[in-house]
Amino acid sequence: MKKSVFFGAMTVAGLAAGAAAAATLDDVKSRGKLNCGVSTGLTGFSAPDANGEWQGFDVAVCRAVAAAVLGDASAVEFVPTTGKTRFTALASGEIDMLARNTTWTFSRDVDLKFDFVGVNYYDGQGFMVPKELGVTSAKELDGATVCIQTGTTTELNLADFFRVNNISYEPVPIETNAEAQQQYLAGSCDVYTTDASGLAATRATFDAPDAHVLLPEIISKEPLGPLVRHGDNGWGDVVRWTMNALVAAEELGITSANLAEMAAGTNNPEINRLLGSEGTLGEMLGLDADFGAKAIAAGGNYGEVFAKNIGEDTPIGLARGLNALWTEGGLQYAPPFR
Ligand SMILES: N[C@@H](CCC(=O)N[C@@H](CS)C(=O)NCC(=O)O)C(=O)O
Repeated sequence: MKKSVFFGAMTVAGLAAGAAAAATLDDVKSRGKLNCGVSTGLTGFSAPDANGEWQGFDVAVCRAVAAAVLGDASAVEFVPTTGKTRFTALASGEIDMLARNTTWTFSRDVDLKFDFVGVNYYDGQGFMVPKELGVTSAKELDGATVCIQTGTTTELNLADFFRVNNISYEPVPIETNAEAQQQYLAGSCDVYTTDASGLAATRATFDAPDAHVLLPEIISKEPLGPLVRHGDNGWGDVVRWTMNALVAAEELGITSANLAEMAAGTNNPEINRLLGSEGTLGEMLGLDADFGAKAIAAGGNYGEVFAKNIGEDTPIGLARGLNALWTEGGLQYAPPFR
């Protein structure tokens, strides 16, 4: 008797999970728009330009998914979220996915019940100080006031780092990067700490970037990537394989310039499966055969998205480093398209 009740409950739970899994893809298709959670503004990652158009490395993930699902890279409602509000926005269904320099951690996966679908930027936490302070190491920061965004891994790593080094600090809690920038430049805190990519992006917007230095210590691992609700596996697959399509495209030499030509068919079967001239990969996801080609058309392959938004030729000036392809000594690696 007990057993059948248990199985009954399992079936209902199973059905609910199945329904939820199908729901987001169906919702996005019937709405004709992707609700994508981003930050409130971090130049190079996600910020509106002078025309009010959202631009950036994380924005590009939203656009690629909209293109793959809806055939339109502009069919995105960008929903600004802070470090604190982002998880509620996703859990409540206000957004379909979050692409906001968010670190993949155990508790966000297991306890908050999200699924990280990959890592679009391997990062770590750093420190920025005004050059005039003459500080050369984070270990010299005993007694410093530190601007720190609430609801982030940054807050927790900072506490760990100071504890391990037996030094103290005074936190100046802030909600957004804009506020951090303002407080830091006004001298309300001696130090700003966040993901090193965020520091580079923030410093690039200063009037005098050279007056500020990034200290050598990187005190954590911050694998940043897009996430969806747990139990929404079909939708998770869509976002995951859209991201993988951009990385695979770079590895296979598919670029914005040669995409149209390659999509017509090549003598490389994996390129053909990825771009949809062979096989049924799109159909397996509930998408069109050319979902990969549409995703790549949105902003180019992973390397092109990186170079355009945050790369060495932009004011942010980030090197590929860990985010180079695995074939170039980095960690970016897409599983096979077959
Ligand atoms: N990766 C860390 C920190 C993410 C974070 O919130 N970073 C800040 C500073 S770079 C940010 O994105 N701010 C943008 C905003 O305030 O909207 C986390 O997931 O907790």
